[in-house]
Amino acid sequence: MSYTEAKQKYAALGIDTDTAIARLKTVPVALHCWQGDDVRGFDTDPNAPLTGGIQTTGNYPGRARNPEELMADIDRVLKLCPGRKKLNLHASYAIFEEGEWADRDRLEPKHFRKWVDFCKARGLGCDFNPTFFSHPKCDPLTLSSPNEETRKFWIDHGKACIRISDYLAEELGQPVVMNIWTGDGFKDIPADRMGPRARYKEAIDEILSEPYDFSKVKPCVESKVFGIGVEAYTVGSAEFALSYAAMNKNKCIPLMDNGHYHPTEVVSDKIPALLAFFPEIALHVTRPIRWDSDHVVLFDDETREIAKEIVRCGGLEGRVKIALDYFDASINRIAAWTVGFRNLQKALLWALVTPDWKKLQDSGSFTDLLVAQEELKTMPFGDVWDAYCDSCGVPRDGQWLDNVKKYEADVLSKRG
Ligand code: RNT
Ligand code: ZN
Repeated sequence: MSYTEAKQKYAALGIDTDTAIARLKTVPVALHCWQGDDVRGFDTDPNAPLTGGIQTTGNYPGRARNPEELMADIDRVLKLCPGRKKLNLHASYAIFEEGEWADRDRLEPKHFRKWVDFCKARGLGCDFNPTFFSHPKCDPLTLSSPNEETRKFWIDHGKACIRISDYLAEELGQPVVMNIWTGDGFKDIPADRMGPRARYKEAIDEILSEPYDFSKVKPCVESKVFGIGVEAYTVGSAEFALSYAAMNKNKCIPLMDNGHYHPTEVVSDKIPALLAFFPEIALHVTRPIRWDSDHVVLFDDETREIAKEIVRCGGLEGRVKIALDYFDASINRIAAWTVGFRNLQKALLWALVTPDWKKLQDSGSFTDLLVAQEELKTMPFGDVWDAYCDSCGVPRDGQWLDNVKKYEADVLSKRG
Protein backbone atom coordinates (compact mmCIF):
# COMPACT_ATOMS: atom_id res chain seq x y z
CA MET A 1 0.00 0.00 0.00
CA SER A 2 1.48 3.35 -1.01
CA TYR A 3 1.26 6.63 0.87
CA THR A 4 -1.08 8.03 -1.82
CA GLU A 5 -3.58 5.26 -1.17
CA ALA A 6 -3.24 5.61 2.59
CA LYS A 7 -3.77 9.35 2.28
CA GLN A 8 -7.01 8.74 0.37
CA LYS A 9 -8.28 6.28 2.94
CA TYR A 10 -7.66 8.76 5.74
CA ALA A 11 -9.18 11.56 3.66
CA ALA A 12 -12.39 9.51 3.57
CA LEU A 13 -12.42 9.82 7.37
CA GLY A 14 -11.89 13.57 7.11
CA ILE A 15 -8.18 13.41 7.96
CA ASP A 16 -5.47 15.20 6.01
CA THR A 17 -2.33 13.15 6.62
CA ASP A 18 -0.03 15.80 5.10
CA THR A 19 -1.27 18.30 7.67
CA ALA A 20 -0.75 15.75 10.46
CA ILE A 21 2.84 15.14 9.33
CA ALA A 22 3.60 18.85 9.06
CA ARG A 23 2.09 19.45 12.51
CA LEU A 24 4.06 16.76 14.27
CA LYS A 25 7.34 18.12 12.92
CA THR A 26 6.89 21.26 15.00
CA VAL A 27 6.22 19.59 18.36
CA PRO A 28 9.20 19.51 20.72
CA VAL A 29 9.80 16.25 22.59
CA ALA A 30 12.55 16.08 25.18
CA LEU A 31 15.07 13.29 24.73
CA HIS A 32 16.48 12.29 28.12
CA CYS A 33 20.27 12.07 28.20
CA TRP A 34 20.22 9.42 30.94
CA GLN A 35 19.31 6.38 28.82
CA GLY A 36 22.88 6.47 27.49
CA ASP A 37 24.72 5.85 30.74
CA ASP A 38 22.21 4.24 33.11
CA VAL A 39 21.50 7.53 34.94
CA ARG A 40 25.04 7.79 36.33
CA GLY A 41 26.16 11.24 35.23
CA PHE A 42 29.70 12.58 35.52
CA ASP A 43 29.92 14.19 38.94
CA THR A 44 30.02 11.22 41.30
CA ASP A 45 31.69 7.81 41.48
CA PRO A 46 30.55 6.02 38.31
CA ASN A 47 30.62 2.69 40.13
CA ALA A 48 28.47 3.75 43.06
CA PRO A 49 24.95 2.35 42.98
CA LEU A 50 21.99 4.59 42.14
CA THR A 51 20.04 5.77 45.14
CA GLY A 52 16.76 7.60 45.58
CA GLY A 53 14.35 4.83 44.73
CA ILE A 54 15.31 4.49 41.08
CA GLN A 55 17.13 1.54 39.62
CA THR A 56 18.63 0.50 36.32
CA THR A 57 18.98 -3.20 35.74
CA GLY A 58 21.21 -4.99 33.27
CA ASN A 59 24.85 -4.69 32.28
CA TYR A 60 24.75 -4.66 28.51
CA PRO A 61 28.16 -3.49 27.26
CA GLY A 62 28.74 -0.06 25.75
CA ARG A 63 27.52 2.41 28.37
CA ALA A 64 28.73 5.98 27.74
CA ARG A 65 31.44 6.80 30.28
CA ASN A 66 32.15 10.46 29.61
CA PRO A 67 30.64 13.52 27.90
CA GLU A 68 32.26 12.76 24.54
CA GLU A 69 30.83 9.25 24.42
CA LEU A 70 27.41 10.36 25.60
CA MET A 71 27.29 13.16 23.02
CA ALA A 72 28.32 10.79 20.24
CA ASP A 73 25.59 8.37 21.31
CA ILE A 74 22.96 11.11 21.47
CA ASP A 75 23.98 12.18 17.96
CA ARG A 76 23.35 8.67 16.74
CA VAL A 77 19.87 8.64 18.28
CA LEU A 78 19.03 12.09 16.88
CA LYS A 79 19.82 10.86 13.38
CA LEU A 80 17.55 7.84 13.75
CA CYS A 81 14.53 9.62 15.20
CA PRO A 82 12.04 11.82 13.37
CA GLY A 83 10.56 14.99 14.80
CA ARG A 84 11.65 18.06 16.72
CA LYS A 85 13.80 17.29 19.73
CA LYS A 86 14.92 19.00 22.88
CA LEU A 87 17.67 17.58 25.02
CA ASN A 88 16.87 16.77 28.65
CA LEU A 89 19.81 17.03 31.04
CA HIS A 90 20.32 16.27 34.70
CA ALA A 91 22.58 18.42 36.87
CA SER A 92 24.78 15.36 37.41
CA TYR A 93 25.84 15.69 33.76
CA ALA A 94 27.86 18.84 34.49
CA ILE A 95 31.06 18.95 32.48
CA PHE A 96 34.14 20.07 34.39
CA GLU A 97 37.47 21.26 33.08
CA GLU A 98 40.50 19.08 33.69
CA GLY A 99 41.15 19.01 37.46
CA GLU A 100 38.01 21.00 38.25
CA TRP A 101 35.01 19.73 40.23
CA ALA A 102 32.08 21.44 41.91
CA ASP A 103 29.60 19.90 44.29
CA ARG A 104 25.93 20.14 43.39
CA ASP A 105 25.24 23.17 45.57
CA ARG A 106 27.99 25.04 43.70
CA LEU A 107 27.14 24.19 40.12
CA GLU A 108 27.28 27.09 37.70
CA PRO A 109 26.10 27.79 34.18
CA LYS A 110 29.66 27.41 32.92
CA HIS A 111 29.54 23.71 33.79
CA PHE A 112 26.91 23.34 31.09
CA ARG A 113 28.59 25.46 28.42
CA LYS A 114 29.64 22.42 26.42
CA TRP A 115 26.06 21.20 26.42
CA VAL A 116 24.92 24.61 25.21
CA ASP A 117 27.42 24.38 22.35
CA PHE A 118 26.14 20.87 21.62
CA CYS A 119 22.51 22.04 21.53
CA LYS A 120 23.27 25.17 19.50
CA ALA A 121 25.10 23.20 16.84
CA ARG A 122 22.06 20.97 16.47
CA GLY A 123 19.33 23.55 16.87
CA LEU A 124 18.03 21.91 20.05
CA GLY A 125 16.31 23.41 23.05
CA CYS A 126 17.15 21.94 26.44
CA ASP A 127 15.27 20.92 29.58
CA PHE A 128 16.96 20.53 32.95
CA ASN A 129 16.70 18.60 36.21
CA PRO A 130 18.31 19.12 39.59
CA THR A 131 19.73 15.76 40.69
CA PHE A 132 18.50 14.96 44.20
CA PHE A 133 19.75 11.36 44.21
CA SER A 134 22.88 9.20 43.93
CA HIS A 135 24.99 11.54 46.05
CA PRO A 136 26.66 11.29 49.49
CA LYS A 137 24.59 14.23 50.77
CA CYS A 138 21.37 12.18 50.54
CA ASP A 139 20.98 11.30 54.22
CA PRO A 140 18.96 9.50 52.65
CA LEU A 141 16.43 12.36 52.56
CA THR A 142 17.16 15.57 50.68
CA LEU A 143 14.71 18.49 50.60
CA SER A 144 12.61 16.94 53.37
CA SER A 145 15.49 15.99 55.65
CA PRO A 146 15.19 16.97 59.32
CA ASN A 147 18.89 17.85 59.15
CA GLU A 148 19.21 21.53 58.39
CA GLU A 149 22.61 21.25 56.75
CA THR A 150 21.39 18.53 54.38
CA ARG A 151 18.31 20.52 53.51
CA LYS A 152 20.32 23.66 52.87
CA PHE A 153 22.72 21.80 50.59
CA TRP A 154 19.85 20.54 48.46
CA ILE A 155 18.00 23.87 48.47
CA ASP A 156 21.21 25.51 47.25
CA HIS A 157 21.39 22.83 44.58
CA GLY A 158 17.84 23.64 43.48
CA LYS A 159 18.64 27.35 43.33
CA ALA A 160 21.81 26.70 41.32
CA CYS A 161 19.67 24.71 38.90
CA ILE A 162 17.25 27.61 38.46
CA ARG A 163 20.21 29.80 37.47
CA ILE A 164 21.48 27.12 35.09
CA SER A 165 17.99 26.71 33.57
CA ASP A 166 17.81 30.46 33.10
CA TYR A 167 21.18 30.34 31.33
CA LEU A 168 20.03 27.50 29.07
CA ALA A 169 16.84 29.39 28.20
CA GLU A 170 18.79 32.57 27.40
CA GLU A 171 21.41 30.83 25.32
CA LEU A 172 19.09 28.55 23.39
CA GLY A 173 16.16 30.92 23.05
CA GLN A 174 13.61 28.31 24.12
CA PRO A 175 11.81 27.78 27.45
CA VAL A 176 13.44 25.30 29.82
CA VAL A 177 11.34 22.86 31.82
CA MET A 178 13.11 22.31 35.15
CA ASN A 179 11.80 19.29 36.96
CA ILE A 180 12.03 18.80 40.71
CA TRP A 181 11.87 15.17 41.73
CA THR A 182 13.27 13.64 44.87
CA GLY A 183 13.14 10.05 46.03
CA ASP A 184 12.54 11.17 49.61
CA GLY A 185 10.51 8.63 51.53
CA PHE A 186 10.56 5.69 53.94
CA LYS A 187 10.83 1.96 53.61
CA ASP A 188 8.47 1.33 56.47
CA ILE A 189 5.52 2.95 58.22
CA PRO A 190 6.60 6.46 59.25
CA ALA A 191 5.98 7.90 62.70
CA ASP A 192 5.59 11.34 61.19
CA ARG A 193 4.09 11.81 57.76
CA MET A 194 3.46 15.51 58.08
CA GLY A 195 6.91 16.79 59.12
CA PRO A 196 8.76 15.72 55.95
CA ARG A 197 6.00 17.15 53.77
CA ALA A 198 6.02 20.47 55.60
CA ARG A 199 9.80 20.66 55.18
CA TYR A 200 9.59 19.62 51.52
CA LYS A 201 7.01 22.34 50.86
CA GLU A 202 9.16 25.00 52.50
CA ALA A 203 12.27 23.80 50.69
CA ILE A 204 10.58 24.05 47.28
CA ASP A 205 9.32 27.52 48.27
CA GLU A 206 12.92 28.51 48.97
CA ILE A 207 14.20 27.09 45.69
CA LEU A 208 11.50 28.93 43.77
CA SER A 209 12.36 32.17 45.59
CA GLU A 210 15.43 32.31 43.34
CA PRO A 211 14.44 34.87 40.68
CA TYR A 212 13.45 33.58 37.22
CA ASP A 213 11.17 34.54 34.38
CA PHE A 214 8.31 32.03 34.39
CA SER A 215 7.83 32.43 30.66
CA LYS A 216 11.35 31.04 30.17
CA VAL A 217 12.01 28.75 33.11
CA LYS A 218 9.25 26.29 33.95
CA PRO A 219 9.87 24.58 37.27
CA CYS A 220 7.81 21.40 37.73
CA VAL A 221 7.06 19.18 40.67
CA GLU A 222 6.99 15.45 39.87
CA SER A 223 5.10 13.12 42.17
CA LYS A 224 5.61 9.42 42.82
CA VAL A 225 3.66 6.69 44.54
CA PHE A 226 6.66 4.71 45.82
CA GLY A 227 10.21 3.69 44.97
CA ILE A 228 12.57 0.82 45.71
CA GLY A 229 13.57 1.18 49.35
CA VAL A 230 10.83 3.74 49.98
CA GLU A 231 7.83 1.46 49.66
CA ALA A 232 5.74 2.70 52.56
CA TYR A 233 5.76 6.45 52.06
CA THR A 234 6.98 9.03 49.57
CA VAL A 235 7.09 12.66 50.62
CA GLY A 236 6.26 13.98 47.14
CA SER A 237 3.08 11.99 46.69
CA ALA A 238 0.53 12.77 43.97
CA GLU A 239 -1.63 14.87 46.27
CA PHE A 240 1.39 16.74 47.59
CA ALA A 241 2.82 17.61 44.16
CA LEU A 242 -0.52 18.49 42.62
CA SER A 243 -1.53 20.66 45.55
CA TYR A 244 1.84 22.38 45.53
CA ALA A 245 1.50 23.20 41.84
CA ALA A 246 -2.12 24.32 42.30
CA MET A 247 -1.14 26.70 45.09
CA ASN A 248 1.79 28.08 43.11
CA LYS A 249 0.32 28.35 39.65
CA ASN A 250 2.28 31.46 38.75
CA LYS A 251 5.63 29.83 39.38
CA CYS A 252 5.50 26.11 38.71
CA ILE A 253 3.60 23.36 36.90
CA PRO A 254 2.71 19.77 37.79
CA LEU A 255 4.59 16.90 36.14
CA MET A 256 3.09 13.44 35.75
CA ASP A 257 5.28 10.41 35.07
CA ASN A 258 3.09 7.51 33.96
CA GLY A 259 5.23 5.09 35.96
CA HIS A 260 4.41 6.84 39.21
CA TYR A 261 0.85 5.77 39.92
CA HIS A 262 -0.97 2.70 41.10
CA PRO A 263 -0.94 0.16 38.26
CA THR A 264 -4.61 0.58 37.36
CA GLU A 265 -4.45 4.38 37.21
CA VAL A 266 -3.83 5.91 33.80
CA VAL A 267 -2.16 9.23 33.07
CA SER A 268 -4.14 9.58 29.82
CA ASP A 269 -7.25 10.21 31.91
CA LYS A 270 -5.42 12.62 34.23
CA ILE A 271 -4.29 14.89 31.36
CA PRO A 272 -7.69 16.53 30.72
CA ALA A 273 -8.40 16.56 34.45
CA LEU A 274 -5.31 18.68 35.08
CA LEU A 275 -5.78 20.80 31.98
CA ALA A 276 -9.18 21.81 33.31
CA PHE A 277 -7.26 23.73 35.98
CA PHE A 278 -3.66 24.28 34.87
CA PRO A 279 -2.66 26.34 31.81
CA GLU A 280 0.38 24.08 31.40
CA ILE A 281 1.39 20.61 32.55
CA ALA A 282 4.44 18.41 31.96
CA LEU A 283 4.77 14.69 31.28
CA HIS A 284 7.39 11.99 31.62
CA VAL A 285 6.40 9.28 29.21
CA THR A 286 7.70 5.89 30.29
CA ARG A 287 6.50 2.29 30.66
CA PRO A 288 5.90 0.77 34.05
CA ILE A 289 5.78 -2.99 34.41
CA ARG A 290 4.22 -3.67 37.82
CA TRP A 291 6.17 -0.74 39.27
CA ASP A 292 8.14 2.30 38.10
CA SER A 293 10.41 0.05 36.10
CA ASP A 294 11.14 2.63 33.39
CA HIS A 295 10.97 0.13 30.54
CA VAL A 296 11.34 1.38 26.97
CA VAL A 297 8.22 3.15 25.70
CA LEU A 298 6.12 1.01 23.36
CA PHE A 299 3.55 1.87 20.71
CA ASP A 300 0.93 0.45 23.05
CA ASP A 301 -2.63 1.34 23.98
CA GLU A 302 -1.80 3.66 26.86
CA THR A 303 0.96 5.52 25.02
CA ARG A 304 -1.51 6.07 22.15
CA GLU A 305 -4.18 7.18 24.61
CA ILE A 306 -1.77 9.63 26.26
CA ALA A 307 -0.92 11.00 22.81
CA LYS A 308 -4.59 11.23 21.94
CA GLU A 309 -5.35 13.27 25.05
CA ILE A 310 -2.39 15.57 24.38
CA VAL A 311 -3.71 16.24 20.87
CA ARG A 312 -7.41 16.49 21.82
CA CYS A 313 -6.79 18.83 24.72
CA GLY A 314 -4.70 21.30 22.74
CA GLY A 315 -1.51 20.03 24.32
CA LEU A 316 0.51 20.42 21.15
CA GLU A 317 -0.01 24.16 21.32
CA GLY A 318 2.41 24.28 24.24
CA ARG A 319 0.12 23.35 27.10
CA VAL A 320 1.69 19.92 27.53
CA LYS A 321 5.49 19.69 27.85
CA ILE A 322 6.44 16.26 26.59
CA ALA A 323 9.52 14.39 27.80
CA LEU A 324 10.67 10.79 27.86
CA ASP A 325 11.96 9.00 30.95
CA TYR A 326 13.12 5.41 30.65
CA PHE A 327 16.39 3.60 31.08
CA ASP A 328 17.10 0.03 30.12
CA ALA A 329 20.63 -1.27 30.70
CA SER A 330 19.88 -4.81 29.54
CA ILE A 331 19.80 -4.16 25.79
CA ASN A 332 21.68 -1.97 23.33
CA ARG A 333 21.12 1.49 24.81
CA ILE A 334 21.06 3.32 21.47
CA ALA A 335 18.37 0.96 20.20
CA ALA A 336 16.42 1.33 23.45
CA TRP A 337 16.57 5.11 23.22
CA THR A 338 15.65 5.12 19.53
CA VAL A 339 12.76 2.70 19.61
CA GLY A 340 11.20 4.49 22.60
CA PHE A 341 11.50 7.92 21.00
CA ARG A 342 10.16 6.62 17.69
CA ASN A 343 7.26 4.96 19.50
CA LEU A 344 6.22 8.20 21.14
CA GLN A 345 6.43 9.92 17.76
CA LYS A 346 4.33 7.13 16.30
CA ALA A 347 1.74 7.53 19.02
CA LEU A 348 1.56 11.29 18.43
CA LEU A 349 1.19 10.77 14.68
CA TRP A 350 -1.47 8.13 15.34
CA ALA A 351 -3.33 10.65 17.51
CA LEU A 352 -3.05 13.31 14.80
CA VAL A 353 -4.65 11.00 12.23
CA THR A 354 -7.40 9.87 14.61
CA PRO A 355 -10.69 11.57 13.73
CA ASP A 356 -12.26 13.74 16.39
CA TRP A 357 -15.38 11.74 17.21
CA LYS A 358 -16.69 14.19 19.77
CA LYS A 359 -19.95 14.53 17.85
CA LEU A 360 -20.61 10.80 18.11
CA GLN A 361 -20.13 10.99 21.86
CA ASP A 362 -22.22 14.13 22.31
CA SER A 363 -25.08 12.70 20.29
CA GLY A 364 -24.96 9.47 22.27
CA SER A 365 -23.94 7.40 19.21
CA PHE A 366 -21.85 4.98 21.20
CA THR A 367 -22.35 2.06 18.82
CA ASP A 368 -20.94 4.11 15.96
CA LEU A 369 -18.10 5.34 18.15
CA LEU A 370 -17.05 1.85 19.18
CA VAL A 371 -17.11 0.57 15.61
CA ALA A 372 -15.23 3.60 14.28
CA GLN A 373 -12.56 3.30 16.98
CA GLU A 374 -12.06 -0.38 16.27
CA GLU A 375 -11.94 0.00 12.49
CA LEU A 376 -9.30 2.70 12.77
CA LYS A 377 -6.89 0.07 14.07
CA THR A 378 -6.50 -1.58 10.66
CA MET A 379 -6.06 1.62 8.66
CA PRO A 380 -2.77 1.79 6.68
CA PHE A 381 -1.05 3.82 9.38
CA GLY A 382 2.36 2.30 8.59
CA ASP A 383 2.41 4.13 5.25
CA VAL A 384 1.74 7.45 6.93
CA TRP A 385 4.51 6.71 9.43
CA ASP A 386 6.92 5.85 6.61
CA ALA A 387 6.03 9.10 4.85
CA TYR A 388 6.70 11.00 8.09
CA CYS A 389 10.11 9.34 8.52
CA ASP A 390 10.95 10.08 4.87
CA SER A 391 10.02 13.70 5.18
CA CYS A 392 12.17 14.01 8.33
CA GLY A 393 15.08 12.39 6.51
CA VAL A 394 15.38 9.49 8.97
CA PRO A 395 15.22 5.75 8.32
CA ARG A 396 11.91 3.92 8.17
CA ASP A 397 11.11 0.99 10.47
CA GLY A 398 13.23 -1.97 9.47
CA GLN A 399 16.02 0.27 8.23
CA TRP A 400 17.74 1.64 11.32
CA LEU A 401 18.73 -1.27 13.54
CA ASP A 402 21.58 -2.30 11.26
CA ASN A 403 23.00 1.18 11.66
CA VAL A 404 22.92 0.73 15.46
CA LYS A 405 24.53 -2.70 15.17
CA LYS A 406 27.34 -1.30 13.09
CA TYR A 407 27.87 1.44 15.69
CA GLU A 408 27.91 -1.24 18.36
CA ALA A 409 30.55 -3.22 16.49
CA ASP A 410 32.67 -0.17 15.63
CA VAL A 411 32.29 1.94 18.79
CA LEU A 412 30.25 0.57 21.71
CA SER A 413 31.89 -2.85 21.90
CA LYS A 414 35.29 -1.17 22.30
CA ARG A 415 34.27 0.59 25.50
CA GLY A 416 35.60 -1.10 28.62
C1 RNT B 1 12.22 8.83 39.06
C2 RNT B 1 11.66 9.95 38.26
C3 RNT B 1 12.66 10.91 37.68
C4 RNT B 1 13.89 10.21 37.14
C5 RNT B 1 14.75 11.07 36.26
C6 RNT B 1 16.12 10.50 36.07
O1 RNT B 1 11.29 7.91 39.44
O2 RNT B 1 10.83 9.44 37.25
O3 RNT B 1 12.05 11.69 36.73
O4 RNT B 1 13.59 9.06 36.44
O5 RNT B 1 14.78 12.36 36.72
ZN1 ZN C 1 10.15 10.73 35.75
